[in-house]
Amino acid sequence: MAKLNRQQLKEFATRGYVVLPQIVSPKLVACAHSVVADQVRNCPPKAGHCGPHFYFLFPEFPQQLVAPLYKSGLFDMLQSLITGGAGLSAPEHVQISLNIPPWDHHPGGPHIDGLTPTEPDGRPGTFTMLVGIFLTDQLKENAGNLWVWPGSHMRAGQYFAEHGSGSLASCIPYPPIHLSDPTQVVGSAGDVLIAHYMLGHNMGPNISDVVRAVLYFRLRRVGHREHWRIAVQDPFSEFEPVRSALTTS
Ligand SMILES: O=C(O)CCC(=O)C(=O)O
Ligand SMILES: [Fe+2]
Repeated sequence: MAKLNRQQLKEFATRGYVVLPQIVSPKLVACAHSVVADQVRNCPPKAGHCGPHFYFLFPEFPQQLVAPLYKSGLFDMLQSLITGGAGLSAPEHVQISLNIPPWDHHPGGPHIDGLTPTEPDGRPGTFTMLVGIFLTDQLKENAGNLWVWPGSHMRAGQYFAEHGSGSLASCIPYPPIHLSDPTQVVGSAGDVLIAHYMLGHNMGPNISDVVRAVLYFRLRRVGHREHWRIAVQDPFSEFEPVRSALTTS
């Protein structure tokens, strides 16, 4: 099974995200992208709409959209970040995330996913990791790239440890912590972003000529819904291999 190397684990630990180059083959990317095009044809955005446009598909999704997760070996690779035991659960949804140009909007700050709406029983919709599969190139900035605030996952975890996991509900869009400057995530079609659940992020401008397309999976470690309070107070409780990469030289 392919694994992240120590450098990648350390990067994930300290920055809260890592981009893995060329994990998904051009063929799998092309198949997924053609299903995205079908989706847009069948259910187009309003005429003239620019900026973010999402499709959340659940509980079932086309095979071509999950193939980039499984057939690429990515899902197995992701297990290598996760605390031993049952590993990651299968995805419950896939999000097609488009960013349609021209859209020159700079985010005012980050958000954390899953806080509104909550799950039906009132639990915040926390998860373990956000996995983004790039279907288009985002090699330059301002091409619809995701904005991230490196290291924010650690400071958010510290905030929740100090204020209790219940404080999540009053941290919309993000806990009031000191933030670093944001960074735009760059990468090519076939690259994969892995981001910690608590990493502050947001949608960035797209002044390129291309509709940016990413498939997002929000994955949970098996048992996450029972242990989410610990997970938000200790950012590596579900990522012991990541914690050890950080503490060993
Ligand atoms: O489109 C993106 O890259 C980010 C989307 C996002 O943050 C979200 O849907 O929660
Ligand atoms: Fe988000």
